[in-house]
Amino acid sequence: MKNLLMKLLSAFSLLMLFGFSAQADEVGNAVPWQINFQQAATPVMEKLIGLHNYLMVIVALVVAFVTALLIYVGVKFHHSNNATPSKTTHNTMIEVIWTIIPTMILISIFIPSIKIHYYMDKAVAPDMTIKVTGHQWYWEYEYPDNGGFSYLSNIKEKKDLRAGDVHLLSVDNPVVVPVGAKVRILLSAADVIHSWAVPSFGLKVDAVPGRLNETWFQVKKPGVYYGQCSELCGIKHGFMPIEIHAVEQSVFDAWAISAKAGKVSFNAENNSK
Ligand SMILES: [Cu+2]
Repeated sequence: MKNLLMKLLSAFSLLMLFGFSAQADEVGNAVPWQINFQQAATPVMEKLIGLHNYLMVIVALVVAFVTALLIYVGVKFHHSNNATPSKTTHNTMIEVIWTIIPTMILISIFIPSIKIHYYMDKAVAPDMTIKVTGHQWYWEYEYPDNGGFSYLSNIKEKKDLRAGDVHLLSVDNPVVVPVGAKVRILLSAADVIHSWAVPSFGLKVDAVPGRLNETWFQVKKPGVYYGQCSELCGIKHGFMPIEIHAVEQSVFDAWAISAKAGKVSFNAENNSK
C-alpha cells in the first residue's frame, strides 16, 4: 500500500515537472499535458501570472496553518489526552486576532488585484485600434487606423491545414498586428454574446450585441498566438477560433496595404520575408 502511494506520488511529481517544462518552449498555444498557464506574451499576462503566484503563496501558507492547527487540536484534545474538557467559550484576544489577520490578508489581495484590473481595462495612448465583431460563428476584424478595411475570419477545415497550422485553432484570415504596438481592441457582436479570449495575452472580453467593450494588448515577441470564443454562442461555438500574428512593423505595413486592396490573407512564409 505504502509502495503504491509512493509510486503514485512520484508519477504525480513527474507529471508536474513535465507540465511545467512543457510550456516553456511553446508560445501562444497549449501543449499536451500542460498544467500551468501558457507563457505570457503581453505585460498584462505577466502581471496576471505574478498575481497568481503571489496568491498561491498566501493559499499555501493558509492551508499549511489550518492543517497544522487541525492536527494539533485533534491530538491535544483527543479524549485520551483530555478526559475532562474545559467549558471555556469566549476569548476576546483570539477573536480580535482571527478577525484582524484575515482582513489584512484580504486587503493584501485586494490592492494588487484592483491595480491589475485598472491596468487591463484601457490602453494608455494606444498605437492603433482593431474592432472585433462576433458572429455566429466567425469573427470580423476592422482596422480603422490602417485604411479602414475589414474582413471575416473563419476556422480552417482539416483539409485546408498546412504545415505549422493547428487543427481547430487556425483560421483562414488571422489578425495581424505589429510587435510592440499597443493595440486597442473594441468588441461588439452582431447576433448573440461571444467572448474574445486569448490565454497568452491574459485576455477574455465579452462581445455583446449593442454594446462596445474595450481591452488592449501589446505583444512582446513575434509569433502566432491562438484563442477561442469563450461564451456559449450556439452550435458552432467551439469552431470560431482566434489566430493572431505578431510581426515586424514593416511586414505589418505591407500586409495592411495589400489588405486594403482586398488581399487580406496573411501567409507567414511570404509576408515575413
Ligand atoms: Cu462565439
